[in-house]
Amino acid sequence: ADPVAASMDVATQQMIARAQELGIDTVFDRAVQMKPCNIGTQGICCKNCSMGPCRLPLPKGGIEGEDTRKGLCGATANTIAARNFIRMIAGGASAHSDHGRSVAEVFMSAARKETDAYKIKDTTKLVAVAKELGVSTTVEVDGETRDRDLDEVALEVAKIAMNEWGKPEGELLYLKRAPQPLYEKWSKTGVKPRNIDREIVEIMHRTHMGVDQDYKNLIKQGTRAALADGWGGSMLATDLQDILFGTPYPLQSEANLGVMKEDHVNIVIHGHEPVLSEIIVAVSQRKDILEYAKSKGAKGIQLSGICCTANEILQRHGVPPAGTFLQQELAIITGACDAMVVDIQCIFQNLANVAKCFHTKLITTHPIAKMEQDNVLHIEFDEHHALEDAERIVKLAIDNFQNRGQEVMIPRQKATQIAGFGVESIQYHLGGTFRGTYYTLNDNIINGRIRGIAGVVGCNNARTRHNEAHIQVVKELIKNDVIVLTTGCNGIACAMEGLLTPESAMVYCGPGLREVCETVGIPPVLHLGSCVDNSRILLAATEVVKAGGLGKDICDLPAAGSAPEWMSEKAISIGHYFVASGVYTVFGVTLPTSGAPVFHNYLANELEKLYGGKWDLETDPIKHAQLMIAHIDKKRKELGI
Ligand code: BF8
Repeated sequence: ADPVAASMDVATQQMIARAQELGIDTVFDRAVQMKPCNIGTQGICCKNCSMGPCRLPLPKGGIEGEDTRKGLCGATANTIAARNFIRMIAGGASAHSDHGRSVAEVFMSAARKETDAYKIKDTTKLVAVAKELGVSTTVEVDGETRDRDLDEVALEVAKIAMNEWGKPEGELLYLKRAPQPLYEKWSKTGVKPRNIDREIVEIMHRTHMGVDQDYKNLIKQGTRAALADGWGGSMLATDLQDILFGTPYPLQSEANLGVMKEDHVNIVIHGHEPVLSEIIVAVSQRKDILEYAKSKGAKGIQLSGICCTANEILQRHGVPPAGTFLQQELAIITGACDAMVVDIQCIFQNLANVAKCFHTKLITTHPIAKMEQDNVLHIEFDEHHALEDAERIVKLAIDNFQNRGQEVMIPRQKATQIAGFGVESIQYHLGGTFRGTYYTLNDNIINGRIRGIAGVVGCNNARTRHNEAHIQVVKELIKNDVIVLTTGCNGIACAMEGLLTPESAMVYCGPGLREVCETVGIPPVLHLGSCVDNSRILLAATEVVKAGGLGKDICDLPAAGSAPEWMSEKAISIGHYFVASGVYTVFGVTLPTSGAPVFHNYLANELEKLYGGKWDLETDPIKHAQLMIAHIDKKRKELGI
């Protein structure tokens, strides 16, 4: 791969070149060598039974007249693409929701006081969440209303939360957090999720050979499962993490490979679930552990992160991300990574091959995510002995510091960032003094200083130049006075580019947005956390609706969503719950629907009539941002502002 063509980031370019010098292949090289299947890309390969795979011919220049393409069973392009699409939703929703379930289990242990490692940190959020879940936070004693014992509240919250994954009847409790008109749309169309697991299982059933053969009915189930992710598994993950580990508030940190330090023990934490990484952060700061590191010749311990575990420990502790999804191999290629600790999701199997070329200990920690290579250590994490596990891992890294072999090469590039935003802190910065809502934000949208709101999120994809679309889309939006909420790898990309500090980002802002950001002292791009924290965007949008003056539903807002470099099934689930929550959502790279024009049209045009949101695809970053801005302007016009 040509390093400059592969990434816009200089540190990344340097490390790709370094890998090539050392004869180590990375994702960037493999992306050149392996071409994707053209039919799979377009969503029209069905491999759900062994009469296939049935690879439908491509619709050259669109389908003229009747579309007669079909698989052996007769499945049409629309059925095949819809089945594939909702199986992606099932994959994504299950990843987020299983993460949420693990957190709920740890939460339950903490509520039962079975573990010393975890305690309820944010009792204010506990009380707020309890109310949302219908748990009473007060008791009547002798005719007097008193606050209920918080341990009791926590235990009941834990039980009710766990129940959301598999309760036998009813509907997800958090659906009622949505604006009333949206909730009513879901009721009317019959897509309210019953419980989280069921909607995912039903996708697997419906897409089994010979079951659901109507693309509209298939996507309806996709909608149920996606809503069960956004307003269920992901939202519970975010809330319970906040209660356990603390609700994030703005803090300063850094980003990019340059955060690693040559004279420190470098532990890179990668994956998604913060339950172990929280304890690693705590252990690494302990005096005895620091002394131990010094006794081995290191100046200290430098923690850093990759992917969304990085975002979790960034938001709550200021631990800097070493890079986005596509930089994971490069963190090891620095030669300074003493241990890389991975949990679940977005982890390259090739990390093991790269680690083999260095002294790096690669440690898997989750029972559902192991690697076959024999140089990988598996230290299974369990909340009941969390401290011991974390200590063992940190000590292994420290002991490994002395084993560094090859010349270390850490790129110098790193940028300062302000992260740690959330629904609560946006309210603090952009709420009104007397009205505890998003009043100031709404006011500035109405007076036009802020043109609209964009959520720009999601992955990197090795099929496009690393970070380029992320940065161009975000810059184009803020240039046009659109405030950006970011999560996931987009958040890390923006941080690397300096878009998350008021000082360095202001030059890219339009005058209106700039004035507001300068007055309130916030960057024009607000980092809201990991991908499960996209639930924060749903709730922030709901708060904007509540604050008044901008319509009655999320679909009325001058707002749009974007995932310029998406690659994972989680992104499809997120995209779809945004669409089903009323958001115009534009993806870059490609969409696995182009081989089925009727189905694609249904997503891109018809869904809007049901939920107010719709899908779109645009690979050119500037046009991509302009589509979002045009939508924002259309909504402004409809609102008469
Ligand atoms: O959940 S943005 S590459 S790290 S999938 Fe993965 Fe995509 Fe990054 Fe986080 Ni989200």
